Amino acid sequence: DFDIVALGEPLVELNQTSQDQRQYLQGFGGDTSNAVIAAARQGARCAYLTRVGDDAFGAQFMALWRDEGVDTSGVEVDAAAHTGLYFVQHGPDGHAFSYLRRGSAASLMTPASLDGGLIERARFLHVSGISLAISTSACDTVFAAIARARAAGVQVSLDSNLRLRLWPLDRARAVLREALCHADLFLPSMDDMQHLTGNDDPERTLDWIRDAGATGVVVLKLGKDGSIIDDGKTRTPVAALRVDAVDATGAGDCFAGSLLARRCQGDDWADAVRYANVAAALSTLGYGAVDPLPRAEQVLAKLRG
Ligand code: KDG
Repeated sequence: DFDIVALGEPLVELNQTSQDQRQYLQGFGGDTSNAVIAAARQGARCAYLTRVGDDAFGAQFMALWRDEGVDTSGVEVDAAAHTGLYFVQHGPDGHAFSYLRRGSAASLMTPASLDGGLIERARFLHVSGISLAISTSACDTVFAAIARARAAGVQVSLDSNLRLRLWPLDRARAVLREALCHADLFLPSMDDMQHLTGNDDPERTLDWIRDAGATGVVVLKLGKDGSIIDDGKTRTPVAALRVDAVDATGAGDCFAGSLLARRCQGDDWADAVRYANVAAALSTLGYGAVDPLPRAEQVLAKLRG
């Protein structure tokens, strides 16, 4: 059985490590894949559901997940489609992504891709706004996964991960509103919510989320200002760890995966969020979404220090 089964699209990453040279470091990304690898590095038993191309990048991902101890029995290989790719560019305002992913294998997933029965064997299903955005069949697949999870008593975790390159704001708002009603844990970032609601006040944002129908726990991520846990009764702020970030790509995914892993290990929400804040901060100290993801020993050492 699994602690966490995640569903979404892995993307090969080409990360610009220096602004004046045309040098890109190849790594790995894809928000839910990042999250599940982060969770595995914290000791969680994980599986990933996706579809990759029958190409060198798909094979690299299969090897990566196996090396990280992430179960790949639910990964489909599509001979007629490619594994997606993205570029990370760094500038004065932080990082930006460009995608080469249209028609990718993962975007061709259908609800039948879930028939292996992995979701039913998990404690948490983890999905995201990106999993919902990449295509209508992927969107259907996410809602089918959520329905399967709920029918089996598996908790649903949803990260907002709004990417406006992938879908129009109105559709994003409508679909995320629908999805968040079915989430036991909703993980929005303040940046995403500002786009979705037009306001930049955390308290009013949490009110909006409750009015939209959220009944589970909501953890609103405020970047370097930490996060707020709203369990439906009380709202608890948790401070972040300040670090000199090199590349924040994947920090939110590290937060999600670490939080779920620690919940599965018995932490209460405040302890799990405190842990996840530290893990996410550590993940920004190197380039790439996956390579700098910390392991449990590093996070625990930082928490003790
Ligand atoms: O959260 C980081 C991800 O956004 C990155 O790894 C690429 O999955 C990705 C996406 O679709 O933006």
